[in-house]
Amino acid sequence: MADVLETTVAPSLESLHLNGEEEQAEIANGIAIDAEVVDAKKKKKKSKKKGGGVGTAAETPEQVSVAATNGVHEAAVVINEAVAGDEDDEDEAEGAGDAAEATKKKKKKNKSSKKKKGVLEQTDPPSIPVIDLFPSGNFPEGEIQQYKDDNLWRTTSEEKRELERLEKPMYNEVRQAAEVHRQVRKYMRKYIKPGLPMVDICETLENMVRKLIVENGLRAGIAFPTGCSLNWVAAHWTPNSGDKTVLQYDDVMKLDFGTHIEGHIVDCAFTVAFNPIYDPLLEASREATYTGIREAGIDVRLGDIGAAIQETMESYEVEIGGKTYQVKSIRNLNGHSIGPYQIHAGKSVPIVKGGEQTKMEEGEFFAIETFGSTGKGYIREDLECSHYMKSFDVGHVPLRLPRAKQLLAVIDKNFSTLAFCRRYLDRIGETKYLMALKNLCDQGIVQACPPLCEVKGSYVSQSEHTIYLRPTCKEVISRGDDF
Ligand SMILES: [Co+2]
Repeated sequence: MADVLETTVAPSLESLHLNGEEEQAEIANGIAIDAEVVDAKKKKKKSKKKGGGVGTAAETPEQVSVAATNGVHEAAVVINEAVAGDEDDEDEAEGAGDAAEATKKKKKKNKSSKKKKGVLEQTDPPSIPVIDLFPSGNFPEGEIQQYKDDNLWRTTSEEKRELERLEKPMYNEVRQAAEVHRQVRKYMRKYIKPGLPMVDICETLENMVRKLIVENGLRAGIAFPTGCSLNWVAAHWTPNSGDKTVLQYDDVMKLDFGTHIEGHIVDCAFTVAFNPIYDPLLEASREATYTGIREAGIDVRLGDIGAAIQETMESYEVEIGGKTYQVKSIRNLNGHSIGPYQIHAGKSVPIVKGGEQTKMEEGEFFAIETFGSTGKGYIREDLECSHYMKSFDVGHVPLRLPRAKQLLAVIDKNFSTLAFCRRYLDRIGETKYLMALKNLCDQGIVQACPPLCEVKGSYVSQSEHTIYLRPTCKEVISRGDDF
């Protein structure tokens, strides 16, 4: 999910089609307008000379090598009993590389172990809970990148290693959420085809997440609505019930979905396009996100990351319909820190230069997400709203309207402070809730998160990973063999 900075403009009052409920349509639009709340923090536009640290660091061999995918998750999925055998091996057991090594060893030691129960393979389409594929209960580690420069000492610090031992149960929870994300997106990449209704794409994805993660109230499940924004819509669009949009061959779709275990959220997104003309646009945001991940680190200034991201992004050109565009970073969209049950935990990771001095800190989760565009490089709120989220910091608010009070109880029970969409309310049996939802938005209890749109006719790509700044190293939690 994207973080918006700077005030966005109210949506145009174009006609909305909401199953003939005209009154509701008006309300819906009202909610979108109210959503202007968004962080109105003004960013300084001071142009800053690129320091050697940012511009050159990405090119050192060390940086290039750590960027390589470990690509071993696959092995862990197919034959996982090896992981179980390694359980007591301290932190070494969790390395994906070690898991693969262990797999080999196990095979040698006991060739018949494949036949034993406990060795499960994922089905196609995936239907087996990820927890059953890892009987040891240890889920694969993400990609590890070492800190650099002033933080090299962390790699071997005994004190920092001890800190990690204490945090290990939490790592394992977020890694489980990441494994679900990888398996679901792997399937979705081959399932998604032109001609599919957007609602079907979302429901297929969401039902698969629910099954693989063993959805359990607020303890395990979907972290936010499935974003499947098309073309010039950059983020925060998912179909509402009754939407008839069908995916087209020439569409550029951003698939942005989230999983969580015990509130530990994996926020990860990629772009789907069938027409190869968009390949450079997709590559631009993917490489820009890799750059952001490489530059991230403890005590690194967020502004320096933004500058590096922009430089990578804007080194790409894409030709569409005989016109060549230099890909732009969307300057009012950002990555963000993530906290337990809090998708936007307070810090923004810019994707353009601008001098933000705030630093990343040890023990923080970040969604590094970048958006490349053929438009103006600026988004505004538009279209009918689908995404909503209870504000993280509002305490108990006494409500007079019984309907609003009842809806809030439903939100508290089912989503708490995790983002949800109208379809999620529909599927749990809520009806005629738009008025009450608007009331909750008006009181600041719930935030509306309307679609974020570039100029009509433009194309936007997105790439996003969740990283964790461990005491000794950086872990790219959501990394897979796809990206
Ligand atoms: Co995000």
